[in-house]
Amino acid sequence: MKKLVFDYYRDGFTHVVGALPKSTIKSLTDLIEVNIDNLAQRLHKDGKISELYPIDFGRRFFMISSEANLQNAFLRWDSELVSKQLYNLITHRKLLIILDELIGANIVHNGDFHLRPKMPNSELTVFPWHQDSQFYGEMTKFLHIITVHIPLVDTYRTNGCLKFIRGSHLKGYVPRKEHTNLLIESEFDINNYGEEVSVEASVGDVILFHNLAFHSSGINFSDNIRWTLDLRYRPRILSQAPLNTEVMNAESWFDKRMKKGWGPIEIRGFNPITSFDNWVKSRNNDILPGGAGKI
Ligand SMILES: O=C(O)CCC(=O)C(=O)O
Repeated sequence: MKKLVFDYYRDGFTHVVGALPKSTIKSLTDLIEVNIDNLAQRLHKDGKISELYPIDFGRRFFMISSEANLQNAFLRWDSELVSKQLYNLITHRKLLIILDELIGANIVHNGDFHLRPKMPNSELTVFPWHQDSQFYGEMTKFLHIITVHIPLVDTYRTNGCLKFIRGSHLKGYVPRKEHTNLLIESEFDINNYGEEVSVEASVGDVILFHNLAFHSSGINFSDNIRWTLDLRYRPRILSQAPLNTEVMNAESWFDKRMKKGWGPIEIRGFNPITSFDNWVKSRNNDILPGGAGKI
């Protein structure tokens, strides 16, 4: 554990091998497979695909979405994943033990999570170098937000595993250029910012990284989808004193912002305070949990 904490604070990221039971990951991939099957049945019935593509998880969604031309489905696929399985993963004791080492036992899961099917040879699912605070908004440079990147299949350089610039979180927030598409460019070139490190990871591993750590991922040159899931956590700090005003303002601004999506899950001393039912109810639109491929 000490090495993990040391690496995280020195590098801005850490790779924890065998952090989660493979059965936990499988319960989630089983659910995704059900969603893919529902999607295939629906598209087939509507005449948008010529066959159901009864092939494995690594490739099926790619074949279906390519034939049906579901361009934006390539970026992420989230709401259908809201389920007890996802909640159990977010509040998994093994993850909480690691997070406790990094940010203490009062933790909030932001509420946002991203299932990313990185498609073979797709430019659309390439992520240029960025800091997560550039997405969240500059205010969050005062906060500590940890992304937990969870491979649902093994990730390699060849299928577009995550890359980091070691130690870049220590150099502070870099403003973003205004952009019309989803992806972000920094206001200045960060090419000489530090050593670039690719982190290959297996199913069961997790990679944790800081909201100011520069990271990216390239093209998936393999034949299969690189399926990964990102969860986001931060220390719950409002109740703790002393705090500076910038941090307090940033936290309440961020809380409001996150309530627009899936609400936060509060966790105290390894106990989830927000129950699954209350988490699902906190969503302020009509997306239902465990739904069936509504792309
Ligand atoms: O999954 C990837 O390839 C990149 C994800 C990412 O950049 C993020 O979650 O901020």
